[in-house]
Amino acid sequence: MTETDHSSSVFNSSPRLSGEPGKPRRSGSGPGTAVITRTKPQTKRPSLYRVLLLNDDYTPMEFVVHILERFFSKDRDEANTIMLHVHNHGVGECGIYTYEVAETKVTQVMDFARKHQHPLQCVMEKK
Ligand code: TYC
Repeated sequence: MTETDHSSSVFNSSPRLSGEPGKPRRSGSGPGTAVITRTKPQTKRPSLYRVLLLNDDYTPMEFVVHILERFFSKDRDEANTIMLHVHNHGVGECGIYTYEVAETKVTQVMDFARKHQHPLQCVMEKK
């Protein structure tokens, strides 16, 4: 433990009320008083999640396009392209979000599809 070592640590194993016999007591900084210091910035980039639409045989194409416009802010052309990709390949990406945003999108899509009695499935997966 040196002055340049900023790792988290606290000195002060056994504070004495009257100090070491024969030695003056010290107050303020120095042994007996320590400040916990962080060395590196504690920020970490959040994990990201893909939100995916799954194909089925019953949900109308126009409904899927509407979902992509309404919940994923796609323009009409982009929404059409993604919908057709899902239709042709079975699965497709709607967007990439942090966990809670992705979870919210999935819930919004599933609730909306259910409300309109379509079997459309929306899922999220960690990138
Ligand atoms: N396959 C559907 C149809 O032919 C269209 C569709 C596209 C459904 C994408 C779901 O995620 C989907 N009506």
